[in-house]
Amino acid sequence: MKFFLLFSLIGFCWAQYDPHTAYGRSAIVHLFEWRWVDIAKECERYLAPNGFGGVQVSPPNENLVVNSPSRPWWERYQPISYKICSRSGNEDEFRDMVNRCNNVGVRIYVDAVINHMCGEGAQAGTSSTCGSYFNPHNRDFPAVPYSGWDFNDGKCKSGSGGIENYNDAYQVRDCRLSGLLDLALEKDYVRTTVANYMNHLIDMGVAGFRLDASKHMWPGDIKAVLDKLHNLNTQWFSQGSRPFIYQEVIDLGGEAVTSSEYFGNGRVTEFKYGAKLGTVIRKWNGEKMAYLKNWGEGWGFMPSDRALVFVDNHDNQRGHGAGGASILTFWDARLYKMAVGFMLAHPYGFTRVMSSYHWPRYFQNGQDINDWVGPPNDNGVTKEVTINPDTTCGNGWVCEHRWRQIRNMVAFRNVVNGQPFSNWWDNGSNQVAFGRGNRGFIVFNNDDWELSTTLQTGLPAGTYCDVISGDKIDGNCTGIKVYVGSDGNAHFSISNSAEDPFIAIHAESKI
Ligand code: AAO
Repeated sequence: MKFFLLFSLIGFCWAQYDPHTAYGRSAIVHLFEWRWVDIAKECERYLAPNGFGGVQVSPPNENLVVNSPSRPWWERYQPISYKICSRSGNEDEFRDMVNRCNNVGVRIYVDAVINHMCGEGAQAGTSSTCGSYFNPHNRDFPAVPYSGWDFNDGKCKSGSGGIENYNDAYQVRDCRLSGLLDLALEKDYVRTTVANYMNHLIDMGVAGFRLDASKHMWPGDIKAVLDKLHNLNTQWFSQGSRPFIYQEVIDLGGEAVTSSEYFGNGRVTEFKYGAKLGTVIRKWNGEKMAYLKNWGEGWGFMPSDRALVFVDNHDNQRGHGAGGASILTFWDARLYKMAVGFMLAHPYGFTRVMSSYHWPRYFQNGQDINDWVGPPNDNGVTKEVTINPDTTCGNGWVCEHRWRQIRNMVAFRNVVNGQPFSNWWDNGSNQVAFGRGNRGFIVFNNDDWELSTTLQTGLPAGTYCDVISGDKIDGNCTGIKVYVGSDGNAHFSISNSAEDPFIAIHAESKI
């Protein structure tokens, strides 16, 4: 029994489900399209001091340069080689970022595009971020190298060679996703080549990977690649640590491929999470926040210890991927902050915060015709993330992770880490509250009338600063104060027209 316990403890601590964040840090942020030099600075000046656990970075490898439309964000999902060479920066800059972030306890997770290379229709030549030659028509990628033998052309059984039917698991795995040349991951040569790329990153100090388009790879093929991966670099991680793995599988139900097939390899993205939370907070389809009482597995989600959760991602914030119109983003800032606040307060899943850039969103017939627009740039060169005097970002970067409400809820999650979900209250409608043991408490008013009630917080008596309307600075609150009595009760009032109709207090916001 003792042995078994010890074993499962080790199994958990060192395995692929563990993000290996520094002690007490419990959320990561996707710095979508940021340059490595800016991420390095952000780790030191902002992420470490504010308790962020890590960063998901955009694909670092060489990709196709797309000029029509002009340098879309999605060109980075069309690999040309595994050279660390993209518009986010070169290998030296990448290495410097990994060093500097790890040195302040912030981990780097790489978006690994290993299911495919560029689209079949791309023109042969050297229009790639490092100038490597390629010829998609002949399946020739000499900078890797890959050739005709390394793709699934012979294996795919659909008429067009592309995925035509998501109810056919063979098509989904063996055929081309959006025309992208599908790698033959059943071949040891391809597995080894992909593993070499990932090991190169692991050796530099990367802590794990998002596996792009995992739905389109056989779980057994992914496992074969993962089995070839090195342990994490012992300069920052304990001996024997395995890379953190989260697989991008869109499973909203009703298709041949399900998330659970991938649990053996690592965590899986839970796309139901953002789609449902958006529906609830928008109050669509008769949904109410009161129904969130059994949020998590109770809503048909995957087990918490397998889930990677988020309110929006780089795809569904602009209508790509899946989730649909209910997805909340920075464009709906007031509701978005509530959703992210709820996610970070709730114990379910491992959480990822989105950090975006502005684009000229423009709907025509319900479609955003600018959904392709790449990051802020000068003639294709990504702009620096500048920081304004009020700590927000300039140059077109949204930086949701720097919004006070979101930054402070990341800290809340760290403070309540490991505490049980407790003291749930609701009014049967859209006013809800819950605590995390004796460490934190949060109250939402998403109804069209005022909330005014006394609630059991589970917290020790004292005066607490609400971390949504303000901060605790020099022992004082810049926002709302909450008085918790010796019985743990506190009175809350939240106007339905408040700038942010929610209040959060925690052990470290006590004055
Ligand atoms: C670009 C062009 C294409 C061109 C191609 C090749 O846009 O026109 O053919 O180049 O030249 C990104 C962009 C793509 C872009 C690609 C390469 O989003 O537009 O193509 O880079 O540059 C599927 C995958 C999922 C994928 C998602 C976008 O399963 O893995 O599509 N996400 C990742 C990345 C993403 C990236 C890639 C993969 C490729 O995050 O940024 O693409 O590396 C259903 C399926 C989903 C499927 C969606 C969309 O979803 O379930 O698996 O996602 O369809 O095809 C309801 C259903 C829901 C359904 C949804 C939409 O909500 O409940 O299940 O409707 O029908």
